[in-house]
Formats: sequence, structure tokens, C-alpha cells
Amino acid sequence: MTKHTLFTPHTAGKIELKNRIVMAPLTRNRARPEDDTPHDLHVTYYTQRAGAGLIITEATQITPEGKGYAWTPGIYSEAQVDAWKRVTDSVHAAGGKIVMQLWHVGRVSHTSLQEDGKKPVAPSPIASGAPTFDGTQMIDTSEPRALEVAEIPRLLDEYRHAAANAKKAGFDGIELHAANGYLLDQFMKDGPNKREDTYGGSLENRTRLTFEVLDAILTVWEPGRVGIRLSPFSGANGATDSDPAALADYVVGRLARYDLAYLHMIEGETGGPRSWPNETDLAALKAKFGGTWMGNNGYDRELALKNVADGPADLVAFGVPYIANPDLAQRLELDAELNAADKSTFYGGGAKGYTDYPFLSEAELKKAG
Ligand code: 8OZ
Repeated sequence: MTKHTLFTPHTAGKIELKNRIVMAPLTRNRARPEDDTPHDLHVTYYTQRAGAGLIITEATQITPEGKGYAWTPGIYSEAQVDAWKRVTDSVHAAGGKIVMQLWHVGRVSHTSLQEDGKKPVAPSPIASGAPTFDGTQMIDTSEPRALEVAEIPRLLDEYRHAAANAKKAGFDGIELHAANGYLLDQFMKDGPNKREDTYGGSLENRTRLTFEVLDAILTVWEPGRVGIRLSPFSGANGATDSDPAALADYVVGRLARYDLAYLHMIEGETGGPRSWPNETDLAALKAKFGGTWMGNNGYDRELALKNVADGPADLVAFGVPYIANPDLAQRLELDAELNAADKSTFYGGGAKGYTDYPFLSEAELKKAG
């Protein structure tokens, strides 16, 4: 029996994947509170999932200012580099590939999560209206202050530094988080971005920061090891745009010139419908990009098989199914049953609901194989 394409290797830029099943970036809020480092549990959790063609880490802040939730990890300190190195070494020893997702939350934060209780930064001083978690309770995000143009070189340095740290930590590449209403997405969308300078107004201006950040991290990494995540069709965290089809078309068109590892597209709204504007044709967008297209959002086995075979996706990223199934790639290949995910342990806590989901047993493997 020939293998379905979903289970065959694919080269994403310069990253060689053993199959086309990707573990999506998943915020799990289990980093050490003292210093935002991943610990032993993270090593186990990611290593258990090394059967994926590619693992994308949970969103990881590039700087303390980029933090928006309790217990998310960072990649700005030496302690964080050392801790992540243990994760990458272990994943590699298990035959996996892993890239780090670089994150700055922008306005999706609270003063209590910022150094010295400072206001979070954003394109414009407009609160996201989205909630966050401060380590005790869900709270409204704070009203941010507008980032000044004079601060942008400092921000680019922080992205560059984080990208260099990810390299030191042994990752196979990085993914730039430019989705879900966080800083770069806030700049790109005309709901949160009301600026009247060179970072606001036209599509060229609103996307300027994203491309400046991309250029900054490309001084550290070759393009074939850099991916980017976008969600132009989503209003997550209050970031809406008046013309998402035009935004998607413009950004994807410019990304086509970069020869990146992949474009990771949230096809619709995370946890919501797989829907996009009538004017948008995902296959045409993929063709415009020209490189590896990673589809995400609401995929099950059937849709993944179909979209990889019919061409609108080269890779498929699974989120919730990867929380509950460390051996998801194998289960999908064998068409075995999936464990159900326990929502109550998604965010925060310890091993429960994190590293204790069962692998297929010998008996189940025999039955399925
Ligand atoms: C869920 C909870 C907190 C953050 C994203 C990084 O949506 C996230 C996130 C998801 O990209």
C-alpha cells in the first residue's frame, strides 16, 4: 500500500520533515514563575511529541515587555537559552524537528504582568477588550500606550537577540508570530492601528513593522529556516481589519519574495469557523506565496488527507489533538482512535493533562497495524 502524502516527507525551505503533520504552537502556561524558563516537564512533553514532522513551540516572549499571560516562557535570558537547549537536544535525540515561535503580545497584557507595572505597548492607545490571566484570575487587559517610532530600533534589537538566542538553544528554525491579535497583527490591522505616521494608514505602512522584524531576524537565520504565522481573517484578541482579503493578499504577495521555510495560515479563527472572505481563494493565495503552505484550524484526519492530496496545503498543523495525543502522527497514519482533550488542564498546572496522555498500547498498535 502506498503511503498517503500526509505521511510522507516534505522539505520546508531548509527544514526536512519526516511527515507533514505539525504540532501547532500551544500556550500551556507551565513555565517556572521565577524566571519564565521551561523545565523538566517541558522536555518530556515536547519529546513525547517528536513523531510530528515538525513541532512549533508554544508562543515564547522575546522580552519581558512581550509577556501577556502568567507562566509563559521567554527566550531573552541565558537561563532560558540553557533550559530550551535541553528541550531541543531531547527532541532531536528522539528524531524530531522543532522551531521556536517568537512572540510579543503588544497590548494583550496587563500592567501587573509588565516590569515596574508599566503600560503594555501597542500601535495605538486602545485596549484589546480581550481577557488575560494574571496567575490568579482572568482580568481585562490594560489600556496600552502607543509605541513611539524612536523605540522601534530597540524592539528590532530585541527580536534579533531572541532569534540569536533561539539559534544558540539549538532550534531548527523560528516562527514569527504575526497572528492572533498580538503586536505585529495589531499593527497590520486597521482596527487597533490608528497611527498617522509611517506605521499606520496604508497597507504598506501597517505591515512595515512585520517586515522590519522579518528583516531583523533574517540577519541571524537563513530564510529557509524562518516561518511566519498569520491570521488575517481572524478578529482574535479584538484585532479586526476592515478589508481582510486585501490585507491577506498584500502580505502574502510580499512574503513570496523571501523564500521562507513556510507560511503558517490560520484558516479562519482559532477555535472558530474555517471561514474567510468570499474574495479570498486560499489556493490562489498559496500559489501567490509559492513556498510551503501550512494550514491550521479545525483540521481532522479527513480534511488533512484531502487538503494535502488536493494541494491547498503542504503541511497541516494540529493544536488540540496534539495536546491529547502525544503520538498523533502515528495515530493518524494508523487511523487509530484519538484521546479526548481535557479543557480544564489546557492552561496552567503540572503533569496532569500535559505529559500523562497515553500513547497507543501494544495491543492497540497490533489491532490498528
Ligand atoms: C491561548 C491562550 C493564550 C495565548 C495565540 C499565543 O492565540 C496564543 C494564546 C492562545 O496565539
